[in-house]
Amino acid sequence: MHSSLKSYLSAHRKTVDSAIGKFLPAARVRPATVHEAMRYSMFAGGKRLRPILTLAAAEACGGEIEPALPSAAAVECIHTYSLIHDDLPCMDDDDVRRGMPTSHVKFGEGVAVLAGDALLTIAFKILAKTVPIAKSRYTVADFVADLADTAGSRKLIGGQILDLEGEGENVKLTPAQLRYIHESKTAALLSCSVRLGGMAANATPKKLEALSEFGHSVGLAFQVIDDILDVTQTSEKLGKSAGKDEASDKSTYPAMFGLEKSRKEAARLTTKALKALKPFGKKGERLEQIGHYLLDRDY
Ligand code: GRG
Repeated sequence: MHSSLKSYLSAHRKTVDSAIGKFLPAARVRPATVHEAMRYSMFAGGKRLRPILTLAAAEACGGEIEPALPSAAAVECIHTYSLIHDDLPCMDDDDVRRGMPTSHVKFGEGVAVLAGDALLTIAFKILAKTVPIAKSRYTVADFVADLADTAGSRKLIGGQILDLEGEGENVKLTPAQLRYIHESKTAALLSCSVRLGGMAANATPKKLEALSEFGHSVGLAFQVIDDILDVTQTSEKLGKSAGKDEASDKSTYPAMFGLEKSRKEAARLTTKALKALKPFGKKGERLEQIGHYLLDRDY
């Protein structure tokens, strides 16, 4: 990892954690069960990649991080909700997430469903607190519409639907269907994360398009790497059950193309993502480092 990137990630993670801590209701606020469950999953030790990308995108556009904090917290709420629901017995049925028992294991299924629902809902309340910078070309409605579109039936939910339908012994996804799942359930939220950061910094339409393309390609690479790590890493290292894809005969990049081709594909997608950063010149260096880090990560 680039030497200054480590301290950058750690400082921005702290900033994001502190913002999330303030935006969420305290654990003791009534009804405490749901607030405790929301905080449990939010502070279970996620890498905070999406909100850090939001802040880095704002900086790449010459902006401050402060106006981007509601966006950063909102994307992490959506991400955490999707993990809670994805881990439920009716979805992927996982017991461990972020190195801790999953929400339904700790609190029961009913509370886990509701904690996910509450995080999904509060994401929009938090995002609505955005104060666009003076003379910004973007309104709060633009931020909200973008996140709603990303979390909705055509993207996150759509990807999850196809993922569900692709399970089962006799179902084999085509490479195009697998790509659609990756685009919808993973790349869409990474792309939205950087777009919201750009909008908070009043990015020009050209730079917003470049961020969108960067997020999309880096998001696809992220999911390919995630599938590779599922095969090559231990559950302890990942903080979630490793080897599950193979055990459940899930269609993944490594299952379809093998590890070597998958690594090459992740590298190709990362190169494509980094090319999109051209309009940012030197200001895009941090996003470039993060792109490399996401490709080289081992958990
Ligand atoms: C409505 C059930 C339901 C779910 C929402 C998006 C989605 C739909 C479900 C997918 C959840 C999921 C497992 C997506 C894959 C993306 C991915 C690789 C997540 C892991 O992200 P990391 O590594 O996790 O950034 P941490 O824990 O570090 O935040």
